[in-house]
Amino acid sequence: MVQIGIIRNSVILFILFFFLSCVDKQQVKKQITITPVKLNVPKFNVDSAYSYIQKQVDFGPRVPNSREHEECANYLVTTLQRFGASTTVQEAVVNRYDGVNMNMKNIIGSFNPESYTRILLCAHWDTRFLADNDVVDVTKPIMGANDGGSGVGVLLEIARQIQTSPLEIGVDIIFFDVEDQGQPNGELNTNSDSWCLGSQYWSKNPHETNYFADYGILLDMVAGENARFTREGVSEKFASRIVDKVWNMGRKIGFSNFFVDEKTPGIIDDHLYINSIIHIPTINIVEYDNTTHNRFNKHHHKHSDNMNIIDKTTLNAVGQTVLEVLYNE
Ligand code: AHN
Ligand code: ZN
Repeated sequence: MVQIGIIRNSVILFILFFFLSCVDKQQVKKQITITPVKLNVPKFNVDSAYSYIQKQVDFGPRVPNSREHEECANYLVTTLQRFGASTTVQEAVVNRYDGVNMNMKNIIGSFNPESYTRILLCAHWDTRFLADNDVVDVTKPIMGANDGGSGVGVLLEIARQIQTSPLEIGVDIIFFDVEDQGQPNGELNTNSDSWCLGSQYWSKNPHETNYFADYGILLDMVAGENARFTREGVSEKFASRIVDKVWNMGRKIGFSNFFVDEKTPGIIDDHLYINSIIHIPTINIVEYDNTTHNRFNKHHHKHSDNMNIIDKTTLNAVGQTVLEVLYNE
């Protein structure tokens, strides 16, 4: 009798556990299928981005140590704050290739600083002190609407969008200073590390100890008419899966004329130091034009880099693609 009792109880217990384990699995399954929350991707406002470029250009050339540079820095900080970002200004004195000391200001705006998953978006905000590709006024500074203004304009509009459509992931927007004060190409003993002094400094001394981001996207000269953004060599070497992600997204939403599936040589730009010093896989969205003096936009480091060459169709393609990537993470 006792043995039959034990067997009967065991059978009852077994059946009970069997059903419990089924219920458990169903609950887990339900939780898994409910979890994904698809965020609506906001629409990039290209007129807004354009106005942020105009605003920067209205200050005049933003050359380190100038009053225009100082005033533009204040504008960038207050605008990021107005859009709800926590801001940090990283200041240092760095040495230009010819020995001139430059007061550097890297400007950082963070959304969801407590989030573990983070994306870094960056662009340089300074403009070149020389028009060394021009034939007139070579020693005067350029306006830098495209080279300096355009990436910042797109990222300010993205900051404004994040404020109105909050994200769960963290986003850090960094405006690097002293990118464009390097030694002219072709001078004797050309020092390639004389460019990108702001990003070199930040990569060695990030604004937060142990700072890390899952990946980074650099925007440089993103407003040229019919610009072609190719798979640039440094991006491809350090972060080809991010190039895939961004280029596939750009093509998916209708911008295959801009996001071209062509590999082109690597260039020295802020992403090189972010990749090689702080090791955050970072890509560069930068115009490539094989037909020009230096394979960049045809107005590169000339006085013609002004508001007349800012193309809203290109700005929109870049801005909407980056927004799409962010809101699909
Ligand atoms: C070179 O000229 C090799 N690199 C500078 C990249 C750059 C300048 N981007 C904007 N201006
Ligand atoms: Zn430049």
